[in-house]
Amino acid sequence: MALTRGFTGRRRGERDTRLPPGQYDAGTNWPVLHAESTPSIDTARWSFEIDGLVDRPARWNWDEIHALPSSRYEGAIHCVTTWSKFDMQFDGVSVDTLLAAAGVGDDAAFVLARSHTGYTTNFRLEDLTGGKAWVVWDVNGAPLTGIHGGPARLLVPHLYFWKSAKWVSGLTLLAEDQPGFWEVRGYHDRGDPWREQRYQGD
Ligand SMILES: Nc1nc2c(c(=O)[nH]1)N[C@H]1C(S)=C(S)[C@@H](COP(=O)(O)O)O[C@H]1N2
Ligand SMILES: [Mo]
Repeated sequence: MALTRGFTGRRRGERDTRLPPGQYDAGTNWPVLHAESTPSIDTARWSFEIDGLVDRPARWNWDEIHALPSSRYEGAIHCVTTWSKFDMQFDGVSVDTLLAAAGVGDDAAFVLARSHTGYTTNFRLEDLTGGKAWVVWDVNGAPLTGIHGGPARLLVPHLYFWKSAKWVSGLTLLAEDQPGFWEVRGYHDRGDPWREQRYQGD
């Protein structure tokens, strides 16, 4: 019999191949982690902007960003504290769409994302392009709650989840890398879970 292994093709006790090294499956639990206190952000006053090394700084209010073509991510998220979650579904807009509106400047190579709370996190530009990053407002079919970053958060699921800034307010395109909140506190500048880039020097 070839088809007795079950849906994921895994034998009992075998490690799920979707789990990066050092991670475990949190199952139905979705932990809440953030350094600041949860802000209350009214969508009537919400905005998101892209500035820095762009052709034309761009800014969207809540209605304007929802008028853009929508984009969905379905898959896993991985927190550096070792929990992962599978089969998540997030809806929002692709960062590609937002960057296209602003026009990426020739010298842009890095990005600093920021939140309405002052939280920041850094990226290589190529980690936010090519369908790998989103600004999202729905999760699993319902609006993102405040504790999970609502009304909108950044989603960069191929990197550790600290890169997915909750309450995101904008992106600044830069020529040089500028470490963010956790990165200046010892976390890795890139944070690829498959390479276990947890801390500076990993
Ligand atoms: N603004 C903000 N965003 C943040 C953080 C934070 O401290 N502040 N923590 C990050 C970390 S470490 C993780 S694991 C995820 C947690 O998101 P969740 O609470 O929705 O699981 O948010 C990320 N985004
Ligand atoms: Mo995290």
